[in-house]
Amino acid sequence: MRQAKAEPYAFDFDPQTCALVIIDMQRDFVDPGGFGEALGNDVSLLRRAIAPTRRVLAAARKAGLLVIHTREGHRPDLADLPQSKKLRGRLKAGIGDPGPMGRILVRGEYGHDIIDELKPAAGEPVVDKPGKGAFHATDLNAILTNRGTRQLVVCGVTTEVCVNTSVREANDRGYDCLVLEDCTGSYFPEFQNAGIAMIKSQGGIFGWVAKSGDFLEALAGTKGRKK
Ligand code: C5J
Repeated sequence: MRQAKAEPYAFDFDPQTCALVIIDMQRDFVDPGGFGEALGNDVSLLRRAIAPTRRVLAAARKAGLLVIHTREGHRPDLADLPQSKKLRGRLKAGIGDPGPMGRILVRGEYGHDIIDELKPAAGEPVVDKPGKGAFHATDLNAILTNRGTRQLVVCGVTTEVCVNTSVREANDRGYDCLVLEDCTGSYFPEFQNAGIAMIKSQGGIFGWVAKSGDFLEALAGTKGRKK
């Protein structure tokens, strides 16, 4: 067992039963010129999660953790897109419409794919999710269960939307989640703070929060190795 310094208290994990889950690090959310930026958001607030997430991804691969990537998006025929989601926001260009990087949040389009910096390696499952939560209408739970996974280390965007929704879903399914704060991002600084605070409040009501450096030390076994 390993132990990472975390809040509200130390996070115990076994690399054999622990998966790294990277949520929605897609061009349309994170890259300059994508859908997120076209909506008027400052993508630099999300992009600062890239470098620490790269370090965590490299270490997780080296340690043999199961690595899972998710992407939010829809079938090209939009048959899985609820009308409520299509209409929400009254956007000029919304989901399924032509956007700066192809049809917005449509599978197979350039903007829908994961950024080059965090490109999935061969054999790493990529879970396509039509909703905010990574468990809704996906095979994520089956993938995790089949590998005997008990703990999730979570990175990605956005903190208060898809990261929080996925962590809450995971919590209800019996997984222990550690969210790496510097590997997450929100377009809204106040939501970043609140999204992180909500996870670790009330004794860790949805899970734990740590800095990536503390998780990396524990994973490397340089600190926090437990019998
Ligand atoms: C959003 C996400 N914010 N991945 N998606 O719509 O958080």
